[in-house]
Amino acid sequence: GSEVQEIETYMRENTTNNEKTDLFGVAEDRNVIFVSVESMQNFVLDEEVNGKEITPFMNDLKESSDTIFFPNFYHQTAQGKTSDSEFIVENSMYPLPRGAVYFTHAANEYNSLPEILNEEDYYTSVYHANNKSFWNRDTMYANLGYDKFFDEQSFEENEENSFGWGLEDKAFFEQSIKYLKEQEQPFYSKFITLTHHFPFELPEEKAHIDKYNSNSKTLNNYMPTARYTDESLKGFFQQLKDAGLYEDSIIVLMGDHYGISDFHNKAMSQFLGTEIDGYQHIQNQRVPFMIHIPGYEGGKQYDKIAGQVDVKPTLMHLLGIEEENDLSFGTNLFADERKGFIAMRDGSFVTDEYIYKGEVCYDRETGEPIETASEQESPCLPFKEKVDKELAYSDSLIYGDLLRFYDFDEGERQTKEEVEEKEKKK
Ligand code: GP9
Ligand code: MN
Repeated sequence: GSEVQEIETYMRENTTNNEKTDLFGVAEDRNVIFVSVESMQNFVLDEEVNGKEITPFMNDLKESSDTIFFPNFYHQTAQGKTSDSEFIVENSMYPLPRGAVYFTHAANEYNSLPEILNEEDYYTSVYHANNKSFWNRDTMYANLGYDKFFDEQSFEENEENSFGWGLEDKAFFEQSIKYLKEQEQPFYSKFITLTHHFPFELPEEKAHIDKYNSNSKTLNNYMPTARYTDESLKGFFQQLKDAGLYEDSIIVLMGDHYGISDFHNKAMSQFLGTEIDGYQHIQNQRVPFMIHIPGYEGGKQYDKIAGQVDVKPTLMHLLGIEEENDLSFGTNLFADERKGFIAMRDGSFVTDEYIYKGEVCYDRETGEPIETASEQESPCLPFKEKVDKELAYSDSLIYGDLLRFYDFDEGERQTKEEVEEKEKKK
């Protein structure tokens, strides 16, 4: 009991924020089309290979007057990869330090985004053309309250439209539209792309741009599949317009996690024109995050630091959903008062002024290490203590399934006896 109380108090005072801004409800009653873009990292944005843009569609989209773009948005995933990014977005909690919470704690009590949206009369679904049990999704999705999972059985694969991991993204989006049109509105639908996935294979005739030229086959291949997925997104936007779904929806694009690991640092430093030290490693963990609101006209770039834990409260804010009893480790990104750090799962972090990685505290603006006489004097230290505490709290909630002691409707803690009573009734 007292541990739940301690964590709840911490979250109330430090992380959860119910402040209302001008953006509260700007997307009220709209459908939400959330695209989890496989392995997409920011370093390809506004870049070219042999004179051709790698992501022309996203480059334009982020500049649109209907788009809110966060260039300093970091993924926070660990071993659970895509499933970790899903978990973070759905719950505004951290994934686990080891293993995938989608496998290890799929029966826990959560106060997930789909559950909250269901209560607001949203229809909720996921589209992903892979085996339904991959990452234990079928089990976890049911627990998180999704109404429907359109897995690979909902799609038609043939020799023309599939390679590598399976159905190609262009066909995936095309074939999804017929289901999307039938859904009751408003809906929240998550799309998880697949083509731009390690080892980034693509039949030559499907490539729009050249491969990169370096000692890393992975990085070389990464460019044409990034462009392929970018083209598939362009197609999807057009299909949404043709289906009459565009105007009444908001479309969110988010990179799920890195696609290029540290094994490719030599090639990456060639591409970026800079050494990959701890600082640059963290900067490379930035993934696209853009919220496109057709007709909004207030679009702009927000440079503030942001992370996947912030997505749930941010979307709820835009949709105008008040959930004063919710608990989150992330904050609505438009709020003035936010805690001052973005924590990575391994304990590294980003603040307005610093980046901490591998026990080195870097100046965020210059990228230079900050030397101090002792570790105790490092300006990163006070943040480090907060980050470690917050990650430990999130882990405790998951390992102990502690949210079952919390009544989100009433905003009250429940005793063990009350919880047992409730579980018996199920
Ligand atoms: C698999 C897809 C990719 O269904 O989501 O998973 P990943 O390897 O990126 O976690
Ligand atoms: Mn992934």
